[in-house]
Amino acid sequence: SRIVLATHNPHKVEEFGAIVAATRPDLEVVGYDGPEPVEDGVMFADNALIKARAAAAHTGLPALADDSGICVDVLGGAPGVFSAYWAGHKKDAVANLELLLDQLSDIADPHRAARFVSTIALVTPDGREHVVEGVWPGRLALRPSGGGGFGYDPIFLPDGHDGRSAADLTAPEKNAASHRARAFVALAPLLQNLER
Ligand code: ITT
Repeated sequence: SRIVLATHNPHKVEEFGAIVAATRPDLEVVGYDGPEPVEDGVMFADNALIKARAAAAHTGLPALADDSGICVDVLGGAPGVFSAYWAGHKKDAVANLELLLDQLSDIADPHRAARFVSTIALVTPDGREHVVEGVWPGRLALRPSGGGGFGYDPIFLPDGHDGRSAADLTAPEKNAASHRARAFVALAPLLQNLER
């Protein structure tokens, strides 16, 4: 049987492919190229459900979607659901992280706490809906470093990694520790329960 991943982010496709393959190797993962819903939720869970429902309705298959972002304590949790478009309507990862560093320029190290959040929705054709979430705590760096990952990884220093940024980690290191990895822990049993 098949499952659809409702995302256009190739990094997410890679990370999701690995978890599905590890949990349900019998499931064939397909991409979604149907109509794009408007992501106008105010919570990560709203947007994850909007994306997964659209893909499930259009394909008749179980659908997975991730809505994620970075939440900065001194900004009251922003950028949050606005992470992809923080510096404007263009989805420009470098502009986004530079703006965020600018906004934190007066904030000293002990007050730069932040976290990545990944919220994953699973919607089945019979209308069942599940939402799981993973959180990766850390703090914002003073400047970008590292060549791996995507998005805000170069300016996020996850707790317990000796001051290395998420972009300094290898892919296996990031995929073992990240917010998405933590959400996957809760997702795996739901995938196990999907019809065979
Ligand atoms: P889809 O909606 O097509 O899945 P997207 O990238 O637009 O792709 P979101 O709307 O959920 O997804 O935006 C999430 C943003 O949060 C993403 O563009 C990054 O800027 C940031 N983000 C999420 N996970 C991240 C990670 O693991 N590392 C770095 N940045 C991340």
